[in-house]
Amino acid sequence: MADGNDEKQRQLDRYRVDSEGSRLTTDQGVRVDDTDNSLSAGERGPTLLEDFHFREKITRFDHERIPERVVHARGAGAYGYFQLYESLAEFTAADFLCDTSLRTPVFVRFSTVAGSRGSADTVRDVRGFATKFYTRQGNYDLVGNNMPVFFIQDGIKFPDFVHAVKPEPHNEIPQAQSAHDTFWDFVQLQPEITHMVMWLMSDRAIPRSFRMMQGFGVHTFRLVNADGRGTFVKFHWRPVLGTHSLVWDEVLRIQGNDPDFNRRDLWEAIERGAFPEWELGLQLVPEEDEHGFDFDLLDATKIIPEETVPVRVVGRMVLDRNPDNFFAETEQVAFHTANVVPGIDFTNDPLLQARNFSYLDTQLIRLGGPNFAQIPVNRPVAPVHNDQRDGYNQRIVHRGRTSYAPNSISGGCPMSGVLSGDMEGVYRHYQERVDGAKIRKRSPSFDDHYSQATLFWNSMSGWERRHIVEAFLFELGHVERRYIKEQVVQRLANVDGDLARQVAEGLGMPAPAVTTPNHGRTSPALSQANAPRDSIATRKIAFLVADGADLGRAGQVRAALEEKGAVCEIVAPHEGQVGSVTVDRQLSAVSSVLYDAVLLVGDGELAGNGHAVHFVREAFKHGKAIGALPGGEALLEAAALPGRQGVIGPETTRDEFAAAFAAAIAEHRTFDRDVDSVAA
Ligand code: HDD
Repeated sequence: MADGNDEKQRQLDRYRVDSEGSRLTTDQGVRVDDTDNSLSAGERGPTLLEDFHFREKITRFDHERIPERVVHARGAGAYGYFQLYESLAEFTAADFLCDTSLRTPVFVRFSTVAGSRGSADTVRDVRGFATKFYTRQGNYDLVGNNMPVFFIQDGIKFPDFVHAVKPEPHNEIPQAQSAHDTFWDFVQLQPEITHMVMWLMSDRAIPRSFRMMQGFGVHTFRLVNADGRGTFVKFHWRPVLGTHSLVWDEVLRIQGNDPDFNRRDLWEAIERGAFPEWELGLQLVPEEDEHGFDFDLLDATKIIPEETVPVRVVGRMVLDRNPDNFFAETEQVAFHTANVVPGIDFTNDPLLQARNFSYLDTQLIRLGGPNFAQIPVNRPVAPVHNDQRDGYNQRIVHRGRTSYAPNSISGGCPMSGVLSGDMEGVYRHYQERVDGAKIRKRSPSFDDHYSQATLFWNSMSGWERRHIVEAFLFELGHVERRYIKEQVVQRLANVDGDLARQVAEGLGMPAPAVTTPNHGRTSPALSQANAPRDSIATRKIAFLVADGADLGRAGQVRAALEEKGAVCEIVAPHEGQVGSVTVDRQLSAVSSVLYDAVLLVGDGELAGNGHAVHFVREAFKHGKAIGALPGGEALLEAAALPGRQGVIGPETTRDEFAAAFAAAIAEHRTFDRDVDSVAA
């Protein structure tokens, strides 16, 4: 549960309502006798207009929907807190980044970008990672993604990019997919997208869990200290459980088995008390080093390699409470990049500048007017006083006769810092010197669209590269126009000749004759193969059992795995009991794709059960750890796997089994299996 001292939760308590023990009323508080039958003239007669309960109920229903977010429509959110490890007062005046004793309440919303509100979770897409810090100095929103770069350099291109990736306008197909002509047409014509497309084709676009993905503020922001000195900053969130992804074939199957896979995973982990956690990292660049890179810090299609500027870990965030109501909280939460607090400022990144306009604008239409900051989830815990008052849905009764400044009638209140002479905690913009002619022109320092795409490719392990090539082939395999595919391959020739050749081969076209020489640089921090793989906490493991199974050994393994934080489920051909054990899920109602690993407990009957055999083969195909106890040997044989990598077989001794199985699960996936030959 959320910390009892959490200022935000105390504030929300004032708005929380429970229906338990209550009586049904109208919106006016009048008790209702019957809500199942409308008022009519006689038993078989027409419904009467005077039935105010009927009219109110239907009218309210007719108006239940609000516009979904134009992007990032599908998401899931949770409350928690942020705590700092070390004071950053040297760099910023932001209270929550200076005082290590503070626990700053947060609300985080994760999302996919392209799909509608009802689309599946596991699609190839960027994930949104938006954090609202309810600080004592007002709300600070860090509205980031799980990838550190973006598709375009200037926000004026955002509508074009979004229109290209969203379902095509003539038939609204396809839903939540980039695998279609308009997206790839945009790609072939817009070279600045190349770096981001490499990320999008990588496993980063199919995270195993919101809890197992990184977050990035993307832009270069600016920290400003109490003396007005600025420092450039890039924000990073690092998941304590490591960064892990699904595999593509699995993603497709999860969409049918559990379209809410990522949302459910977040919800269930928090309900179980396995609170997701991230560390906040900063890359800090002194102002005087602004021009010391071979790219422009203001270009959101570039990273600062961690090997060049290390990430300084400064605090941690824990999510420990699910919302009470999806619509009230997760749907109505309103993020805005321009919600900053003293000590945090913008840069001239043209993408960020556009965002600073767009988010407020979109909330006005989405949330029906200018008073959305009064919706409970959006309310700051800092006091709010100003003369901005009327408009739809004003919930506050402002007293007094004035709503202008300066005034004398209300003693000049609410009074600005300057008028009051009290400048404590006021927001002061960084005094950046700006001059130049008004021009519509991109700086030449934004021109290099390929070097970092190459850096990303070079930094990938063998299996990550394989997945990227397969992703290009899947996506371009859904593109109808041959010339678009050819042009995309030409773009890839600027990234790496071998990449372009592999994609061209798969598409049955000649490899590009001219390729840009590869610069050979790498950034090991970009590879998920280098991410920590030392925990099985919250991993879901299916125990395949059938009547007659020897449950003694399985019980020991279960205890050992659960001690390390794993979640074990008994899966059997029928519900009810198997021996003394209660079955959690019936075999035909689940699929291997909902689990991280599988333990074959037995008994022999399972070897003749198609569901069970498919379960094991599919888990193998997706690189998952497989354990087989002696009773599961027949099933293992029936699965006829083409290898034993990542399989802990029945020959493993009783003493070693649980530890060996746990180690295989912690590896996340075994990617050196021959999976192409596995029909599953
Ligand atoms: Fe955006 C939503 C992240 C560029 C305009 N964006 C939105 C959300 C996230 C991001 C996480 C969902 C927030 C939530 O959960 O409610 N957007 C990004 C990142 C970007 C980015 C990391 C580039 C670095 N966005 C971007 C540009 C524009 C927008 C360039 C417009 C010029 N974004 C919006 C929006 C949305 C939005 C239309 C839709 C719903 C909302 O804001 O509240 O204003």
